[in-house]
Amino acid sequence: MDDLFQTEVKPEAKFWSEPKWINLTNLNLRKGDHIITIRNDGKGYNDIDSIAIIETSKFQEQKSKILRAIKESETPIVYLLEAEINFLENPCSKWNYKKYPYNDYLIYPEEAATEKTELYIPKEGSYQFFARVLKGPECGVLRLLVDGKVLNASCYAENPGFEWLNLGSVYLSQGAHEIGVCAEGYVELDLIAVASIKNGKQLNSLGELFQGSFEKPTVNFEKLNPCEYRVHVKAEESFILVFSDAYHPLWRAILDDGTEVKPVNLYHLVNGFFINRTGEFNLTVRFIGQDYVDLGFKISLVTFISVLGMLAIPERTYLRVRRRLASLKRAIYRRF
Ligand SMILES: [Ca+2]
Repeated sequence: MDDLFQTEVKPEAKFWSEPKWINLTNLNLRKGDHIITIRNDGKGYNDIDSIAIIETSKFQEQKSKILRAIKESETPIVYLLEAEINFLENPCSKWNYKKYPYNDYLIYPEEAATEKTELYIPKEGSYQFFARVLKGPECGVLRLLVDGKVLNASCYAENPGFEWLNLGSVYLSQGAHEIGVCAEGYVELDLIAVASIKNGKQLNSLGELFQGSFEKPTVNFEKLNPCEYRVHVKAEESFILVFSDAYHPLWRAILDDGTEVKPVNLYHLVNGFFINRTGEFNLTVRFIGQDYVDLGFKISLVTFISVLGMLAIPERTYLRVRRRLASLKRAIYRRF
C-alpha cells in the first residue's frame, strides 16, 4: 500500500476448489488517494477476483449484528464441511482425493496422517458431528479430532455404500475450533456435517433437523417402469418430493401442466424435487437420460454422414454445410 510492503499470500492447495476471501491486513489510512500494488513472485499462479476495503468499525458493527441474530435465533445451526475443500489445503497432504460417479469428491489417506481445518462457532453450545463416508469391506475407522477430543466411527460394511455416520457431540464455546481428520486403516470421506443440538438432546440422524411441523402432503405413487413413476399428491403447502433413487441430474418431475422440475441434491441431505404447488394433482417422475440416448444416436448418425460428405466436396459447399450444422446444434441445445 503506497509502496509499503504489507502482506503475502500463497493460495496453494492440493484440491483446486473455489474462490475464498482472505483477511489481508488492517491499516490506518489518511483521507485522499492511495496506490495499491499487487505483485506475483513468479513462482506460481495467483487468481485474484476482487479486493474489498471496509472501514473497520463498519465491519465490526456488521459482524456483531450477524452474531447477535444467530445467538437470538432458535433455528439450529448446520455446518457442511466438504472434505476435499477443508482438509486438502496443505499441498503436501498425505491425503488425496478421487471422484465418485454421480457423487462428489472423496478424500482418502495414502498413509497415516492428520489433516486439520478451522471451524468458527458463532454460538456456544453442544454440536453433533456426522460424516458422510463410502463404507466397504476394506474400510477401517474414521477419527475426527475436535480440539483434541477424539470421535470415532467405523466405516466397515460387507457391501459398499454411502452412509452418514453419527460421531457424537462436543460442547463448543464461541470462537475458532480445530477440526482434524485421521484414520485407522483405509477410509473414504465425502463431507462432514456439524449441527447444534438443544439441551444435550442427541439427534438420531441429520434428517431430524428437516422435519417440518406442518401437515405432511399425502403422496401415492405407481412405478410404470424403472425410468418413470406416476405420483398423486395432496398438499397444503409447497413441499420437497424426496426421491430415494441415487441422485442423477437427468431425473425430472413433470407436473400435469408440463412444468419440468430439476432435482436438487443439497449435500445429500435433501435429494428430491421442490414442488411449488398446492392442492390435489398428478405428476410424473421420469429419467430423461433415455431421451439423450435416442438423440445421441441421431447426432452420431448426422456427424457420420457429414464427415463422409466433406471429404468429397469443394470448400464453398463445406462452409455452407458447416453453418447449417452449427444452427442444427443450436436448435438441439435449445431443446434442453
Ligand atoms: Ca466431498
